[in-house]
Amino acid sequence: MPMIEKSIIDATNDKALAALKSDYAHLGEVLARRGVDIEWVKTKVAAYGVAVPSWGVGTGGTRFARFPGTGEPRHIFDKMEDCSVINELTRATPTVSLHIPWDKVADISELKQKGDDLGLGFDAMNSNTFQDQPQQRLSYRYGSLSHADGATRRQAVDHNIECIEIGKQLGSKALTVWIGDGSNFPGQAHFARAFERYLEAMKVVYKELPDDWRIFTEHKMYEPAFYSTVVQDWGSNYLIAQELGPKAYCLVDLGHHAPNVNIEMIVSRLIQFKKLGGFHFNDSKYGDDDLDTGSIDPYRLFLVFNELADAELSNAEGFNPAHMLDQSHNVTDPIESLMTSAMEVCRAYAQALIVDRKALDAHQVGNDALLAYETLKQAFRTDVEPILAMARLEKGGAIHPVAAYRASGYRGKVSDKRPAVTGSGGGIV
Ligand SMILES: [Mn+2]
Repeated sequence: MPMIEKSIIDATNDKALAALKSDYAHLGEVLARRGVDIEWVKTKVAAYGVAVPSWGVGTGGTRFARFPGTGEPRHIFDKMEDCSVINELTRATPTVSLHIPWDKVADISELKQKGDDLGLGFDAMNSNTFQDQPQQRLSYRYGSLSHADGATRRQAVDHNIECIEIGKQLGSKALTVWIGDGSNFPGQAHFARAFERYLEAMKVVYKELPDDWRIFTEHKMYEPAFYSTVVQDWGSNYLIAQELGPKAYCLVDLGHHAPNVNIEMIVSRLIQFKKLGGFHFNDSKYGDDDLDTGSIDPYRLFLVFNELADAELSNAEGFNPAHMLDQSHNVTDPIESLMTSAMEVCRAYAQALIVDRKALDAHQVGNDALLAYETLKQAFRTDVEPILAMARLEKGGAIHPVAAYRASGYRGKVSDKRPAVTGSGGGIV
């Protein structure tokens, strides 16, 4: 049950096909000279997928304002349809990551059926104890899993267990936990006691994980707490994963670090110690701006993927990170942004795959800093778009997803049946 008619995709592809074939053939020659088989790269890119967050298809906002777009999804069933559009055109986003309670439904089997109908699976479940919900008994104003009050901690624990229960029925295999807990004043919180309470609460959640599930903890340096946060950095995150056990892993959100932090090195460390759980991809300029993936610093995204490709190609033990987008769209159509971002992630992956690793290794061992750097740069400079486009085309997607999307008139059509949304319901985690 596709949302975009095949004839529309075919029509836009027909116009671009000759140029793509020519570009692909040329790139194939360039890569062959470097000893890289373009078909090998294309097959890997075609098999790659990044999850779309359900909250991403609604227009985002800041703490100052939100400017809703037209035809915004009203509920998770609308969101699933928007997510399907992204996957139908890019063929790179086969799963959706849900957020509870935003995506809570009365009948979970109905939601599972919707996913099946659209050919979409369910990635990690995301819990929410960073805001209060209507009819919630105890407030998270002063924290959730680390709250000083045991009853409030228990409420947060129960919510996480509920997320696991919902996820089990949908075929999800992971729970992502991010908390807003922290402090705004020096002295407000006892760092060690707060972290201890968090760990104790998380151990209760951990016990409820099915055998084939993983739990991802996501660190964030600041916001909503601006002096300290309980899960501040990758060091704290690693300690959590160590304390909890073998099903616990660290999730790296690219926006949740101090400016200039060497994220790719953090990724390498977590891979080395078998605790890299996954990613929330986005980009940032000043802080946790949640800008579109690859829009500000595509080189950094490439360097992260360079570490991932290195681990994948060397068959690193236990290496199986979950990939998700997590960004906020304030001025663009979220579907267009998410399609573009999914393609940026694929691009970084393809570029990382074509790095001459044998040469890189020789330059590293030989202390040739310049040629080592140049080896990476050569891969990054390579325009791999023909590989991405060919992979999309062969899987039934669009050579130019944004052009096909605009040609379909999807947003206008759904605007007719979806009244304007004024409330929130989309957020950033
Ligand atoms: Mn995130």
